[in-house]
Amino acid sequence: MTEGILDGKVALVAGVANKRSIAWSIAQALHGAGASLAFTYQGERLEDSVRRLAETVGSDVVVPCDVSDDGSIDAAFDQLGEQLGGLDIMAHSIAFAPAESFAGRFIDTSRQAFTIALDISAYSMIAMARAAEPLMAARGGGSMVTMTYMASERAFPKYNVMAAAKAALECSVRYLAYELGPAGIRVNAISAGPVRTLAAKGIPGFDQMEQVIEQRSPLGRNIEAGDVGNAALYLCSPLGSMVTGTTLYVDSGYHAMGM
Ligand code: 0WD
Repeated sequence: MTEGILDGKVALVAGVANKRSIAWSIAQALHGAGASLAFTYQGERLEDSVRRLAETVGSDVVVPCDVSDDGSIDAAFDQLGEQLGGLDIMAHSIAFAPAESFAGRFIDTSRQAFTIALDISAYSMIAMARAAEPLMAARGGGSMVTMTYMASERAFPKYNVMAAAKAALECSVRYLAYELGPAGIRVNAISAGPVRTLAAKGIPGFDQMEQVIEQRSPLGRNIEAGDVGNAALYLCSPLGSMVTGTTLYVDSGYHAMGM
C-alpha cells in the first residue's frame, strides 16, 4: 500500500547501533517505501556494523557523526550535502545518559549526568535540525522525526534523568515545528512503548515495563520496532502531510490509561 510513496526521496537515519535499533526499523520502513537512505554513526566502534546494514538497503552513504561534538555534526552535514545535494527526511533516534543515572535516585542526579543526558538526547535534535534545515529547504521542505518516551510526562521509576531529557526533546520538537513550518519542514516525535534494544538493556525494570503494557494497555501486547518504523513512515511521507509539532504514541494505547 505504501510501496513507492517515497520514490525519489532522500532520508537520513541517525542512531543505528545494530539490527535491533529502532533507527534500523525506521530505515527499513523508509526503504520499503522507496526512499534512498543515508546513515550517520556515532564512532569507529559502530562503523562496520552500520556499513553492513546500510549495504542491505542499497546505501553507501555512511558518515560519522558524534552529536556531542559540533565539529563532527558540521563535517557530517557538509559531507551529506555534497553527496546527496539535499534531504527530504531525517530520523533522529539517539539518546544517552551515564549508566549510574539509572541506578540511584533521581534526586541524586549529578550536574554532569544531567548535562550529558540533555546534551546527547535533546540538544542533539536541535543541532541536527539546524544542520539539516538548508538541505531540506533546497528540496522545498521535508520531515524530521525523533524518538521519545512517556516518562517525559509521568514518573517512571528509574528512568530518572532521561525523563527530563525526553521532556526537553518533546518541547524542542514544538519549537522546531513552529520555526521550520514556513519552510515546509515538519517536525514530530514518536513516543514508543518498550522495545528490546541495546539502549533498553541499560534501563532497570525494563521487563516490568513490558509486563505492564501486556496487562494494562488497551491492545494488551507489546509493540515491536517495526511498529515504530511504520509510524515514522506515516509521519515522514505525504500521508502525514499536515501533521507537525506533535507526539505520536506507538504504545498499544497505554498512554490513554489512568490505571
Ligand atoms: O524501549 C525502547 N528501546 C525505547 C527507545 C522506547 C522509547 C524511546 N526510545 C528511544 C531512545 O531513548 C532513543 O532516543 O529511541 C531512540 C533509539 O533507541 P534504541 O533504538 O532503543 O537504542 P540503540 O539501538 O542503543 O540506539 C541508540 C543509539 C546509540 O547506541 P549505543 O547503544 O551504542 O549508545 O544512539 C546513538 C548510538 O548509536 N548515540 C549517539 N549517536 C551519535 N552521537 C551518541 C552520540 N554522542 N550517543 C548515542
